[in-house]
Amino acid sequence: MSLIEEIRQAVIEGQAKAVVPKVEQALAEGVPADEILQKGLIDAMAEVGRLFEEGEYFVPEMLIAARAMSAALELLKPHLVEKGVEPLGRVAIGTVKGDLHDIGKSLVAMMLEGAGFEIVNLGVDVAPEKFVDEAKKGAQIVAMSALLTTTMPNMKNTIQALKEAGVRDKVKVMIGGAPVTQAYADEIGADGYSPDASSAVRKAKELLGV
Ligand code: B1M
Repeated sequence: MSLIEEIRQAVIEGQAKAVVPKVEQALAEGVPADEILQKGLIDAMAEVGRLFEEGEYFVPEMLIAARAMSAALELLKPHLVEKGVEPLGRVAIGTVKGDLHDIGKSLVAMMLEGAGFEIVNLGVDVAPEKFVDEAKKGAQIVAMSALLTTTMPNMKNTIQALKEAGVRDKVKVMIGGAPVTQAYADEIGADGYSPDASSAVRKAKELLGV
């Protein structure tokens, strides 16, 4: 089994203690961080999702796999980011109300930070009013993540709350997350959608013209 495959397997099995030294070893051997991320970690979470759908995994297994992935992500962070000098703009990012999925949002936040954006990470289960507060405090982008079809409507609700607070035209709104699509972004009047963390960086730069 290759080292990447061992990392993937350890994440699927939720073995955070085994994942960390394996990721350290891969980095020391010169395996590119984005390869570890894609083939080791993100592929592993897709498999965890498949096992959950098939009834082989339950919520606790998903949770321990997520912990293993988060531990590995912390190690990769310094290798994934290119340091900017001046902040390119301020982004308030969070997973929408009712939704506790943290990893994809954190990855997007990490890549945006690395590209030179100032990040206000609001965490998970973020109510529309919190995004509105950050828009009022000067965030240039409100970035929302949703992993559940049942929580996606809170993206629309947040845009509505921004309108009602009179700050919709002061911010750009970008959205993403596994069930989210460009068509949904168009439908709810978001300014941008991106399918993954690296395209999120390109989209944020495009939205601010930086
Ligand atoms: Co949940 N879960 N989960 N879960 N979970 C999914 C999402 C699911 C698809 C699993 C499945 O059935 N195959 C399913 C959703 C079905 C649906 O709505 N269509 C599901 C379910 C049903 C649930 C519960 C309802 C289960 C239950 O209780 N019965 C429950 C809901 C809890 C809640 O939120 N209220 C639940 C709970 C959990 C855990 C807490 C156990 C755990 C999360 C732990 C944590 O985050 N700390 C968890 C996990 C781990 C998953 C899976 C397995 C993995 C998610 C993940 O981290 N992926 C997931 C299955 C899957 O996705 N295949 C699943 C890796 C991550 C890097 O990818 O988040 O997609 P992702 O982010 C990507 C892109 O989407 C994009 O960039 C990222 C990097 O490329 N992106 C953006 C994300 N946000 C973006 C924002 C942007 C731009 C791009 O701009 C702002």
